Amino acid sequence: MPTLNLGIVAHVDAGKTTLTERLLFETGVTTRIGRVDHGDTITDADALERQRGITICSAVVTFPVRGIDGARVKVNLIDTPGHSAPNRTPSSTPVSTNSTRS
Ligand SMILES: Nc1nc2c(ncn2[C@@H]2O[C@H](COP(=O)(O)OP(=O)(O)OP(=O)(O)O)[C@@H](O)[C@H]2O)c(=O)[nH]1
Ligand SMILES: [Mg+2]
Repeated sequence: MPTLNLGIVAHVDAGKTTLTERLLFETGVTTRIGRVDHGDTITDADALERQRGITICSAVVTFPVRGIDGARVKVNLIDTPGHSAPNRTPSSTPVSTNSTRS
């Protein structure tokens, strides 16, 4: 299966994590849309991220899409932090999703 590797890079609070959450839902990986303000998004999985409602560490998610020829394409997407946080180590492993909603 062809693979497309993407990263979302934008300024603080641009909506990178919100967009990532929406893409996971629209492609069938998740069945509900988490919100950063509720501390329940897939890519802001670290306790401090959830507490503060910001992204501190980059996280990778995977979802399928259909190309214009109908072929399945695997997308790896990196949700990056807008804030600068040098030397920060996550207390949880970045999330990688690859299941699909039936
Ligand atoms: N009105 C509106 N608010 C949005 C939209 N996208 C995100 N937000 C809000 O903007 C704030 C920041 O959203 P995030 O998705 O955390 O933005 P981010 O770019 O991932 O932020 P950092 O990773 O911390 O830099 C949250 O309060 C969101 O609810 C949008 O399209 N419209
Ligand atoms: Mg974010």
